[in-house]
Amino acid sequence: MPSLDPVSNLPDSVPGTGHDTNASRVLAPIGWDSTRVAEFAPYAAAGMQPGRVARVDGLSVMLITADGTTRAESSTELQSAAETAEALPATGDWVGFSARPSHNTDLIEVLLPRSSQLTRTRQVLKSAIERQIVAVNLDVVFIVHAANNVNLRRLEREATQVAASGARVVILLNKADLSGDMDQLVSEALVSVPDVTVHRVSGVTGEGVEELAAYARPDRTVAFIGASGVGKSTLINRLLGREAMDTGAVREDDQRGRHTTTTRHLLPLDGGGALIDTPGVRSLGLSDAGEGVETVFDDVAALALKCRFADCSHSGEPDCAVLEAIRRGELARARLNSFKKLSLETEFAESKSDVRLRQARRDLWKARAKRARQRTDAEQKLD
Ligand SMILES: Nc1nc2c(ncn2[C@@H]2O[C@H](COP(=O)(O)OP(=O)(O)OP(=O)(O)O)[C@@H](O)[C@H]2O)c(=O)[nH]1
Ligand SMILES: [Mg+2]
Ligand SMILES: [Zn+2]
Repeated sequence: MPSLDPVSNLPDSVPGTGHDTNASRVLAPIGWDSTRVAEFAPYAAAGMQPGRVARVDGLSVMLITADGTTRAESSTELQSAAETAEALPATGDWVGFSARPSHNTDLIEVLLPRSSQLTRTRQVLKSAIERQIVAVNLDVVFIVHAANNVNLRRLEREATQVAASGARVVILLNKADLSGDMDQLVSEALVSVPDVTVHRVSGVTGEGVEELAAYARPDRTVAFIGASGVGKSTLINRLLGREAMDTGAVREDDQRGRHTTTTRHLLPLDGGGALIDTPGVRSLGLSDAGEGVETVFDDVAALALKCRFADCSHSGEPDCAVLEAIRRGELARARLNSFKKLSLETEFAESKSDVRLRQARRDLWKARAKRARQRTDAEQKLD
């Protein structure tokens, strides 16, 4: 029977082009397309081979290559040219590497341009923000929450982050088998994020998982993000049809996960396409949560700096700059309402009880307001 698949008709090894043949057969199903081939042409001419980063363990990078998998390290040139950690190989990257038969590891010499990049920001010091890459070259990101325990503040932050990455935002309300009907609340929380789809699924009963399989087409990379214990790895195992990832029970008392997944993994699907599992980031941390609220509500946060009281709740205190802006028509009342809804239970409430934290937060806001002022001053100078 002649095969209809043109790629599998090719012999495994054509002298001089053996790698190209293997590369298209093995790598095409995980996104090695004509654009990548063209981008890679000069490096192929220089003797490099293409690979995709499946996981990063410190300096050691696991690559999926035409011949299987290999361990590789970034060349000194690549490392010294990288001004930030963002320029080093991340899960999902396409790289050019040279085989080094006499070493334990091969050598990554170049990263191909990224089609999308999902980052998260974390406040590391009083006013220092660290940006960390979660994964790159993503087409779709599934934001997973447990349907019986949706954290709306976190959801909005994650959706904003994914929308900024260039990937499509899809929300999964997992554990649909458990009680919980937060769909209405979820859609309200997402009004400010364009083009979101929400699916109710269950990694345990399999409900809704077929709909998810439809996203995971050949040539597409789908990443899963969300808190520990929401069931990311369980869903991934279902889609893969095997127990590729470990899963772990949540704590009885507060439903939190135990951080079972500890590194980001890219996993090829048998039918084509790739999934990326990520560890649930450690309890968001106040600064992390606050960071999200401020990113979405920079305008309110900047105004709040000018209120007379440091812990002003913007609900009638004297000299409240936020209410004043609303009176002058410079800020929509609805913005303040959403801001309060999202920030009240954490930031405000907890900063009230923690003076040090409140001070750190004010420093951060001040720095931001200053930067914003400098930006507008510079723009005015240009006029
Ligand atoms: N009832 C129910 N339990 C689920 C469902 N999906 C996952 N779980 C359970 O939730 C727990 C956590 O699942 P994991 O898949 O390990 O969660 P995770 O999101 O990968 O967590 P981390 O790797 O720690 O980030 C496990 O005990 C799963 O069996 C579901 O749809 N319904
Ligand atoms: Mg996991
Ligand atoms: Zn105020």
